[in-house]
Amino acid sequence: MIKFLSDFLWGAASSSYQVEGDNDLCDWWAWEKAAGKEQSGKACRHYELFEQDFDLVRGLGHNAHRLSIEWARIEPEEGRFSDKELRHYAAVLQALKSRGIEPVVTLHHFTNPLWFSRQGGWESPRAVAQFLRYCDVVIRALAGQVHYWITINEPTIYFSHSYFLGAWPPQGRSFFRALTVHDRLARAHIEAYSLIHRIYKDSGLSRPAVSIAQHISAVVPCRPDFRNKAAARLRDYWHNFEFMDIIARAKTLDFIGLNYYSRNLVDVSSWWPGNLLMETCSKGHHPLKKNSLGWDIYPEGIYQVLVKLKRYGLPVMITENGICTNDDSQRWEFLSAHLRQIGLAMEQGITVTGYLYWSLLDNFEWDKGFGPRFGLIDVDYRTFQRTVRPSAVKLAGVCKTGILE
Ligand code: GCO
Repeated sequence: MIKFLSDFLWGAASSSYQVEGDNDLCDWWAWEKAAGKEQSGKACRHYELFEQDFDLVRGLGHNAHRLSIEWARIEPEEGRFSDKELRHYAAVLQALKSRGIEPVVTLHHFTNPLWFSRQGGWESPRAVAQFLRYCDVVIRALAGQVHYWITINEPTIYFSHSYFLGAWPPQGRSFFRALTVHDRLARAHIEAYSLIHRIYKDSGLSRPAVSIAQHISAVVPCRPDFRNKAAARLRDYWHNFEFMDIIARAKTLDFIGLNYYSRNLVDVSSWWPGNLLMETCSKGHHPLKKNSLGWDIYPEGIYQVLVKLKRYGLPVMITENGICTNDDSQRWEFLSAHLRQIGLAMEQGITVTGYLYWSLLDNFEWDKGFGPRFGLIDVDYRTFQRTVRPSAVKLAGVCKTGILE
């Protein structure tokens, strides 16, 4: 049996673009069309249905919810800020508050306004200043309603997928472009951190808690030979901790937001840097059960990562952890196994303050479209009908009692 503290935050995470619908002023929207990808369209229509969705959240015993603000809605054209959209997000936060649910708010979750990308996006020398201007407007408008801020979601995934691997807009395939964006994101976080704290202080509000949500996978050498072990160390540093180290050195983390999904099984056939950084075992040496996107299900990894995070001496909030599957019993297996590993880490003295499952609703999984089903709640994309899954009801039992049998 595991007993979680009574102030533990229980909930689910989401992002605006993936659930709201009609975010037609974003770079992703234009890219989906241009690249011939599945289109996000109405997504889950959460923009209109948020009150109803938050009733479900409350029914599931959650006391926290992670959401993101869509920059392109707030600033549809450069320098023009929309009062209507600021009021919308204030109403979203009020809807959470009136249900006793603590918001965790992300300022940047992969998408950018179209005008921003057209000017060069995160490669432009003006990017950081433009991002901070948007943050300033949002923080001043919403500060009174938010304690937890996530400045940037998964910076390492963002700059690698969008500027190095060529998978996401603007489909860059250059190490140097990725490095430029890496530096800009680090500076954007560091300056946004100070900005948030300054605004709270000047407004006489109590100190907020600010972090990023960092995607960290467990890095496991397949055969423990020298090359695999060296590659695993390199990868663990570069994919997982390098960005965190920079912003931790700048003392701009109040807690750690951890997104954990899977393991990376390192099996490298040459010393070539591309292989060292990316090649994984393709021979099925240590097969595990997988989610519907083929990612290994590896609950002990969340324990391993939490132990590694100890070196920062900060509390950790699980800002994402979840599974896409068409078999909901697999979801509860995944959830309970990961919660047990989190319990083990807590027994080792690691402070974990909350668990936010990815995701509340089935939603738009970026370049993979609507196929993968991550939700605690099923969405029928024809009728937008929501159906609570059995795994969500089981999790609700844990949220309400703090006890996992
Ligand atoms: C990410 C994002 C989410 C994803 C989720 C499942 O981690 O990529 O934060 O937007 O949908 O992780 O892949």
